[in-house]
Amino acid sequence: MPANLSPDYFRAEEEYKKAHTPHERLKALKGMFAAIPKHKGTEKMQADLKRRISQVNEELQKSSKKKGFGITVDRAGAGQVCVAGPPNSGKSQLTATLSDTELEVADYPFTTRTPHPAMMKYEDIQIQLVDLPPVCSQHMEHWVPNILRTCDLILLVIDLADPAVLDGLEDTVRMIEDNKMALVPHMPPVDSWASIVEKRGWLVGTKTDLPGATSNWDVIKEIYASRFGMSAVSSTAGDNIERLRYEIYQALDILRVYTKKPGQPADLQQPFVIRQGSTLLDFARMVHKDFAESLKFARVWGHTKYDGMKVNRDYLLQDKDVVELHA
Ligand SMILES: Nc1nc2c(ncn2[C@@H]2O[C@H](COP(=O)(O)OP(=O)(O)O)[C@@H](O)[C@H]2O)c(=O)[nH]1
Ligand SMILES: [Mg+2]
Repeated sequence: MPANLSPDYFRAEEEYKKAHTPHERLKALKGMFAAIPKHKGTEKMQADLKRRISQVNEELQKSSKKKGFGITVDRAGAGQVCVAGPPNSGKSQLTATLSDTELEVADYPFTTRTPHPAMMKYEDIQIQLVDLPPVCSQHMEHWVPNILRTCDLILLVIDLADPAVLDGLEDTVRMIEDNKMALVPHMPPVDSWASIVEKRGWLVGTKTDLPGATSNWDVIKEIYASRFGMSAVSSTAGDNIERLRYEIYQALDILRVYTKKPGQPADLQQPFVIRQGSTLLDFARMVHKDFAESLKFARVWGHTKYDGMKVNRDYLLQDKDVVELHA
């Protein structure tokens, strides 16, 4: 045993010895793994711990198959975006970086065992991200497809530094499509009753800070550019992260509308969020059902020809319009 193990390591090892449940054992093993110095001399130990962590994970997976029925995530914010992909592709790190929160990130597969929602701020709205366990043929939690089927957008997260990145992506796409979903490059129509659910996919290549990422990205672009919108980022270095926030917002096909009362300034605190292509009437319905019935016209500040222009029920709303409803 290497002599340079820290007190943290021994504490975690003590915890491991006292652990009663698989969850406790997993927590202790992770603590031990985190506490060993990462260098050549401890490679064997690292590998051994990774193996033991995988074993406990498998054990937990088997028991969660029996119990974890019907796991869902309550929607929050302006849209729900699932973060899906092969193991270790950087899903949790990306979710954490985009949402400015801390999540469980580790360099062994199958770390994430339950859905982890986190809110991402984009300008003045919040978008819900849901970090998921891997979507791959090797193993997938049985409740994952259900969550994917009900979200608004799927981020397909792949590790551009992984030589097997293409296989991983193909595998994830196949798993999604085998579960009665079709990944499409645009927002599907709203009330569709088809048995195959169309979902917009957005491809995110991560770890652009690592060697090999650029050439892999070129290959992926060549093959997938017609199927998905895509971005390459580094979650750890922060490259292209701000741009991705904007792209996620855009990909959701939503827009913001602010209200104002006659003679008063606009309420810029909290915008209403509505789907692109919505009319003034759709908006009035959203604000209050009575409004929709009695709506006569509205005045709009924003993308109209001039400020405070009078518009009718069929006016197509634009992002950041300020609307004064007249009933
Ligand atoms: N260099 C680098 N490492 C990353 C990046 N994103 C994630 N990682 C590392 O990749 C490993 C797996 O990340 P994680 O988010 O847990 O993957 P997940 O299994 O897909 O959730 C961790 O060691 C992360 O620190 C990145 O952009 N650059
Ligand atoms: Mg994860």
